[in-house]
Amino acid sequence: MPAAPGTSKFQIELRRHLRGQSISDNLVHLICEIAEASKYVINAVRTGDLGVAGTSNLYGEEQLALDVLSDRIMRKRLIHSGVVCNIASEEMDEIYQAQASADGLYSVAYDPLDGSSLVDVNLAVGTIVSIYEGCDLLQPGRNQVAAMYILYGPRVSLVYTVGDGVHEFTMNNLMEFTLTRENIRMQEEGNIYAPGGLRNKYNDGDEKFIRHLEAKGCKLRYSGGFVPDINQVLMKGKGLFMYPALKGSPNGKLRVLFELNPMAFIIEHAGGAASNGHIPILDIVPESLDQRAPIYIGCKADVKAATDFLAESAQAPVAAGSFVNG
Ligand code: AFP
Repeated sequence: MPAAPGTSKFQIELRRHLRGQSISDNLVHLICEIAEASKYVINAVRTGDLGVAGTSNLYGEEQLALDVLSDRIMRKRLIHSGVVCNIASEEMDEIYQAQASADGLYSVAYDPLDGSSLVDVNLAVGTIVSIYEGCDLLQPGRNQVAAMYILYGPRVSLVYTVGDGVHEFTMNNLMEFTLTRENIRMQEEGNIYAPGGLRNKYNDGDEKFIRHLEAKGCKLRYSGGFVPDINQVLMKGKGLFMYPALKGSPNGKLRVLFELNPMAFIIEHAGGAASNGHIPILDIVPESLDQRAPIYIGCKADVKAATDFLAESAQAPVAAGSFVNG
């Protein structure tokens, strides 16, 4: 959409940019409501209580006060939007039905504050959001109509896709999100890698893959926060994030609905790829809210290399004293 005479495209505000996409007014309104909610989450992150909430989430993990507060902020805003029927949050045990009927409405799955345990050490964290048409949340990620994340780092940025390019907005000092990068594209192959999980729990295929990345000169870039790590891979356009299956955790750590589907939708629409090591993340048919899966996400060539190493090691006869055990 050309910039209006006398204004540079960098003054394009989020709502105006969304109106330029071929999406419904309800979806424009919903994404803007989530952007508004993030302004209250920022405030909570910057000034809120860093202690524990005294409660635990669906996974039995201890909830931080910030997890509970940011979840309440997001949920209230989604209900208030009037265009949402079902809501699922990483911090809630079950789906919350905001409205019975689905006509023209959307369903939202979100992680209100991913990496919350990093706030007290002042590292970047984020909110991750996945949007579907209608009220079914347990469907393959490929059916999403929109995905977005808000990154609370030195700057606050918002990245979204509605399936037609991936765009970044940065919050200005009036707390407005204005366009900073449009139609972001990934390169075919990368030079940075972000490996999650304990390395001594890596399986042979993953260990060989990591050594392949190191051998081709990739630099290690891992913060422990999924949102800042994915943002680095996306904005640099050349890299890979992975959180593989580990010995003792065959499904890795990250959640399909709240973390993997939205990020895979964004990266695929930027020309990258996302796999669980065998199939694209977006083709996984989720069976439950708390489903986890291994992930390899980023440049197509690196994701392909990861799946090749896994396939190869699955074929290889288990030799006595195999690779990892030296
Ligand atoms: P927290 O929300 O418990 O801080 O976990 C963050 C996270 O879900 C994701 O943001 C990271 O990529 C991943 O877990 C880090 O996990 P490891 O600490 O096991 O590498």
